[in-house]
Amino acid sequence: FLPNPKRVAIVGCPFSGGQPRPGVDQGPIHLIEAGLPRQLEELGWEVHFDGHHQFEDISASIASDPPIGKLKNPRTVSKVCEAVAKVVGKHAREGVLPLTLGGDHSLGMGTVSGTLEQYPDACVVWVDAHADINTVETTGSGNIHGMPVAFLLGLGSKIEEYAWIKPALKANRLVYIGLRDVDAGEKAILREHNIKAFSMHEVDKYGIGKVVEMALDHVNPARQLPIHLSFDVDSLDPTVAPSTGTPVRGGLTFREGHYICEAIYETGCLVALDIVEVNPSLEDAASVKQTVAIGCSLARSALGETLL
Ligand code: 4U7
Ligand code: MN
Ligand code: MN
Ligand code: MN
Repeated sequence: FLPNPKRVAIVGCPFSGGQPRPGVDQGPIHLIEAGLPRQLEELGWEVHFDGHHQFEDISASIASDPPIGKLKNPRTVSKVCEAVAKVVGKHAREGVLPLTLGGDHSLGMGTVSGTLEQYPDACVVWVDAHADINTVETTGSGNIHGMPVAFLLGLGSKIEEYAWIKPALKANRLVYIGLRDVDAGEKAILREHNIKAFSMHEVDKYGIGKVVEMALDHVNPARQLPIHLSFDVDSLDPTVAPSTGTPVRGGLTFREGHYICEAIYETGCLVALDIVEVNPSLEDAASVKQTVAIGCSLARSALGETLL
């Protein structure tokens, strides 16, 4: 599935409305300024980037967007994600690999929707400390970045504002790696729908090589289905990627995170990539630099950078 010639379109999404901490909207700007486009060119990719995605006035939208049930900024998140789905879908259709830079992980409902439009049988590898599968009923925080997977699977009661999402993702085409902070309601959903998840416990037990192999055996046994990789940097240990909004200790090492990206590139099945939840306004300057650099190196690994 990898485009030939190798063409990647960077979709910068300066958006933070899926969660309460300011600054995550600056993530994509920092990743670009750190030189990501040139780094990908050096790997032999033709890089399309013509500025960050311009959403309609987000602050105005958020100012007149009262909660629906518990959900915060529900109309704004929906509008932004619908726009992202269109852009990602268009790139995929044109045979260009969309690399979405977040921004918070609510964007995942847009990116995966866009991928599934072009590749209905794609599988999703969701690398995260969290399962992001709260429904309208189970969410405690009302932060939609903890809910995109539920929307993609069509779980929970329907909200008119989200009617554009065709719940196109099947539970058996989804796999998680890195989980360690899963809400009780989310655990019940994972169990009920038999969703495969490799938590940090399994990473410790089997090692990352075996975990990635088992994860792919589950969602993509013949390694012939397209893969969407959605990488939340909070899957990494906070000592590795400190500048993120919901850090949880006991995460992936630097190498484990990169190994996941390298192994997925090696399948030749990658069709879309998200790097999300880099928040350059959290922690000190050195931590920001480190987290931004890791966002870039994860993207490079997923797009074919090798150690030798
Ligand atoms: B992220 C949480 F309660 N589950 O729903 C929630 F712990 O995209 C966290 O993975 C969600 O960063 C984290 O608010 C969302 C919480
Ligand atoms: Mn997430
Ligand atoms: Mn997370
Ligand atoms: Mn987070």
